[in-house]
Amino acid sequence: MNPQYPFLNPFLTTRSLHPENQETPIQFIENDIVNNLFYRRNHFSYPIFSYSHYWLPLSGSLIKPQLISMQEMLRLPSKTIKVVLECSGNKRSLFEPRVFGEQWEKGAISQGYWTGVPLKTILNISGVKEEEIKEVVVEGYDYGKRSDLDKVYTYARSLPIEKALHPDTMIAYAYNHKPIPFQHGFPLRLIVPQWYAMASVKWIKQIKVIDHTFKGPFQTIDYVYYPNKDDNNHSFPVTTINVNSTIQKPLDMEVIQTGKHVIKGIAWTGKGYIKNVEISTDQEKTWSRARIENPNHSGYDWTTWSYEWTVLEKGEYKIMAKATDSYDRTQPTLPFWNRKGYGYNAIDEINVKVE
Ligand SMILES: Nc1nc2c(c(=O)[nH]1)N[C@H]1C(S)=C(S)[C@@H](COP(=O)(O)O)O[C@H]1N2
Ligand SMILES: [Mo]
Repeated sequence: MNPQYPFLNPFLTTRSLHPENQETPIQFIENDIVNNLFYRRNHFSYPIFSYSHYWLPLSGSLIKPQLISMQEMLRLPSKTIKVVLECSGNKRSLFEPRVFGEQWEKGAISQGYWTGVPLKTILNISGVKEEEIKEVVVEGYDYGKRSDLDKVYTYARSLPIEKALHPDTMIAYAYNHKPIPFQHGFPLRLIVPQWYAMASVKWIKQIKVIDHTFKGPFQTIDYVYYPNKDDNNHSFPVTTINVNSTIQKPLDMEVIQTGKHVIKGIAWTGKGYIKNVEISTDQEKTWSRARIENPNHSGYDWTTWSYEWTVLEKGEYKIMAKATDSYDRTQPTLPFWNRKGYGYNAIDEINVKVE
């Protein structure tokens, strides 16, 4: 058994116990990698399966359908990349009008180093017929009844072939240079950089290459933007992470003294990289650039930023942070409201009192 037991971690913020949904205390994350404070998002109970006889089945439109052993997996050329995983429901509790679903605040996000084999490599050695196929379905070991459909499903999702063959879409076997903790997908997990984390399927049970579109409920019912409250018109799938930022310091509603303060936080995007972060402390009358501390043009990880604020007048202040990425996508004043509450990325704000 993986040595990462017991599950309980008193430093995570619990949203639900069964299944286990817990937030990273993102305001207190100081390192650029998150280890045991990684948020947890589960649709079902943790799965039980045999790790010692673990094989990965690949089937469908392949010249050589096969079972890949862990040993073979570890022998294939690997890569290590730092990736943000953000739940598409991150910040859902901030939508107005409010929406139903897990009431995530700002901590359904984490990042670290994932090591694994590109999915492309594995599809290639199985003789993928690129012209004939449309999607790659990745299924997890976890399963349970969906109350809306009154039927048992496993957690499974597909990727369009272009995303499946992207060189950085990978089957990971290590996180921060150790075996993946069980809660996060041990022994193998899909990692899809730049997409919201529902795509990064944990505990991979099998991979199927198909010539049609997969219609599983985790992509036809959930993880779909529904712009209207009362009908499903104009819906479209949740994919790429929106440009976003979170203020870590000071804390929301903190009481601070007059003088110098460092406002700090993180910013991230699923397209390009973070170009700048601006701060306003005067109700958007003026915006000033924060200092980007670790510019990273790979764009798969978050950037940390800081801003030195000198405040001499006592009173109540709203501190706002607005990130812009290299595609000139910028955080909007109002979020894109959608019925299931995905992709919240309005300008981040907190309030402080200066005494
Ligand atoms: N097998 C499986 N994979 C899954 C899920 C799941 O419930 N089962 N949840 C998805 C969602 S919605 C998110 S946000 C991330 C959460 O990953 P974590 O628990 O490692 O933080 O895993 C994704 N992959
Ligand atoms: Mo998620």
